[in-house]
Amino acid sequence: MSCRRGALIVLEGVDRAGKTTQCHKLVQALQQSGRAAEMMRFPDRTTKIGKLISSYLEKKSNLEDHTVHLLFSANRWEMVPLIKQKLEQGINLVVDRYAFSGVAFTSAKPGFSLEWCMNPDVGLPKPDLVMFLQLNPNMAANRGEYGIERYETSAFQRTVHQRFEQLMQDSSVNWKVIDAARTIEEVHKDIKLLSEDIISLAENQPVGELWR
Ligand code: 2DT
Repeated sequence: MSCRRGALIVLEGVDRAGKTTQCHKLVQALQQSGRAAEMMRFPDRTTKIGKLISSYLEKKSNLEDHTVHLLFSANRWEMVPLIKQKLEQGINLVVDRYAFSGVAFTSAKPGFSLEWCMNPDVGLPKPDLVMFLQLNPNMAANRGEYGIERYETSAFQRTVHQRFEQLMQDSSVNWKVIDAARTIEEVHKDIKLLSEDIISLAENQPVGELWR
């Protein structure tokens, strides 16, 4: 008997859009409706590679820009066996950031093309659905002060937002834009409906390869 696979669902967006809150709520809602669901996040700061990344983000260490980009990508690749295993077991994965953040953040730095940034992540398990929590950078800034980690300035976030807009032109990825300026519950309702639909569709299809 073949088991129906789980769906790979990604939430993306600029900082302050509510991704982490919505990931938790989605996992909880799916579990309450009797579906197996787990959360993952990138960067996963718990691995050896993740600890290097975390120290860089906390500005405790400096890394050359290409190098840190490749570490972020490696941090996804090291999770691929686990991602595939969970999906095969029928577990739906709700992922807080993925390769899209990787590309949007590095390509917001001077001298990095989208293409160069995408390359290391080509062939990763392809998300069945990527929901972009849309919040204009002014509103994001109004949600309170940015933190003290690297990248947490409104000028940089504005450029990141533009890069996400460019990535969303790619129709090989199943993007859905969610208006994140609404209440947590309103946003959650949309995310839950879209996720339930994709879970039914994905279960009979093989997992794809990203950007290939
Ligand atoms: P949080 O842990 O608060 O989400 O912040 N980033 C993330 C990259 O530059 N490249 C990547 O591949 C990923 C996944 C976004 C993590 C910070 O790291 C950035 C914000």
